[in-house]
Amino acid sequence: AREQLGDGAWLLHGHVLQHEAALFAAALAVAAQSPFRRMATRGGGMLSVAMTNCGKVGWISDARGYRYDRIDPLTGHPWPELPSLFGSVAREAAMAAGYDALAPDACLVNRYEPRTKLSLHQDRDELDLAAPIVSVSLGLAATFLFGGLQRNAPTRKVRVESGDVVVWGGASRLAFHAVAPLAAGEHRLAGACRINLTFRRVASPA
Ligand code: MD3
Ligand code: FE
Repeated sequence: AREQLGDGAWLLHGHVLQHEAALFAAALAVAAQSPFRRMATRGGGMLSVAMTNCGKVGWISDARGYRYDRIDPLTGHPWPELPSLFGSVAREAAMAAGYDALAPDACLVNRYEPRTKLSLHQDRDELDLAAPIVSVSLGLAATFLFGGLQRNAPTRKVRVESGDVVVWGGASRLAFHAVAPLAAGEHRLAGACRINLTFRRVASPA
């Protein structure tokens, strides 16, 4: 079932349930090469969510701010290649939401443990703002807070479960959003954690 969350934003319930175990295993394989780590922020704080990346470029944050880089600063090597299953899932999910096929050059892998969260923000470090972002949830369920184009706009709560996909583009591409603190629990595949994959097109088209 395809649920419209806003102008250009779609929730595809259970869309990748069939690939849940393979996606989870591929995320762990990425983390075996480029480990999950908590990143610093410009303000001197630390993100509570642990992150890694795969693909041509990866999203990083440190005392200098946010950016995409081809090199993992923790390993000093390029990020792991995008697993082929990730590429096909991103391409197909974008199309299922009514967009052109997405050819992601970045995949940010977020690992949430109980009580960790992502504060309200916009995703605007990508040069290609025409491409949608595809988000795949695995493991424990979470609550997304989906706001508007202004930071102070009201937010709507959206519950996402393992195997759900959210695609946001168009008028929602720059919407403010957050992830509420993860509730404790136990997932048969992921244990006490949630993994989120976000597939992005960072480089400008051609
Ligand atoms: C915006 N990650 O890494 S996208 C991020 O669960 C990030 O880890 C989220 O935000 C996570 O930058 C997944 C959250 C999201 C969901 C629905 C939206 C953002 C949205 C709908 C419209 C606009
Ligand atoms: Fe985001």
